[in-house]
Amino acid sequence: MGFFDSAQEVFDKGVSAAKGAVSGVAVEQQAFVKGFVRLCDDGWRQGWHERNGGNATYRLSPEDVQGCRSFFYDTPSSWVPLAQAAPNLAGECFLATAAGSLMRNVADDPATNVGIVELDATGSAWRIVWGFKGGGVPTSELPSHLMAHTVRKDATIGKDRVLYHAHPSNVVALSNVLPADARIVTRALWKAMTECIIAVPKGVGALPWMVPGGVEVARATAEAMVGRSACIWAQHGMFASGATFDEAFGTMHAVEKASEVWRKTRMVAAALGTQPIEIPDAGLRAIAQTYSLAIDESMLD
Ligand code: 2HA
Ligand code: ZN
Repeated sequence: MGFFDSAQEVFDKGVSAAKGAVSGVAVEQQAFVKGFVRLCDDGWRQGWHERNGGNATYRLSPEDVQGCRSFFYDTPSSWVPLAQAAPNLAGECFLATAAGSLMRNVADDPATNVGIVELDATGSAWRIVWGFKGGGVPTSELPSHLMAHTVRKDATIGKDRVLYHAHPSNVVALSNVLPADARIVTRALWKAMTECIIAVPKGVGALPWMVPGGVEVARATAEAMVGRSACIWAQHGMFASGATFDEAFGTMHAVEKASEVWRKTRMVAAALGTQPIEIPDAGLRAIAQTYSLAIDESMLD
């Protein structure tokens, strides 16, 4: 670490301590940051985040912002323009994992591995207002996250706040053998285990392989998530949206588990020379009726 890094760190710490003295709960201690850190750690423990794989963002509520604005940097970063503006997110703040950061390190040092960005008054640029210590920047998938936040905020009338991207093995494996077709993938998952249609009643989107981090995959993801809380990226992973960390994590977990059951079923059935037994369409309709699920009917025969 060079002189300027240490000097900056001492300065940051001094500012943070001084601010803490007047305004109470540090950013790391806020409930939404704790929930975010737990999401990252849970995903790491599940084995969904090899190396720097995966990322997450959370759209702060006005109360969240109020609780930590006094800890924001006195001098935020300069504004960085977005390739596609997000007018319905104008002025909002997002907690995000840092580009290149490892999910396994988030819990040890949140202020380095995550940070808060604020969008400008037109939703066309962002700047860092907290965290990303040591020169970090938000995740390379920020375009996908923000575009998905845009559509999920509208679709859920402001309820959805969490977007979670992970690389669960069974989801990736499923996408390596099934075509990138939302109906085919959704039917495979729904029919593999009862809980899946309850977790994702609108099914899952399915995109073909694309270069990650770009605007093209961001647009396609946002389009696929207008009416759904999950979208699989072939040969890559999945995006899950939720009102809470539990919801986003639970969606990822349920889809990954259904993918695992689908895969294991096929392997064993092939070894035995039998056909897999699946939940029939009438059974899926009955689950939807029993649990009052607003399912996507077009997924059924
Ligand atoms: O953050 O998962 O898609 C690394 C990635 C890119
Ligand atoms: Zn990824």
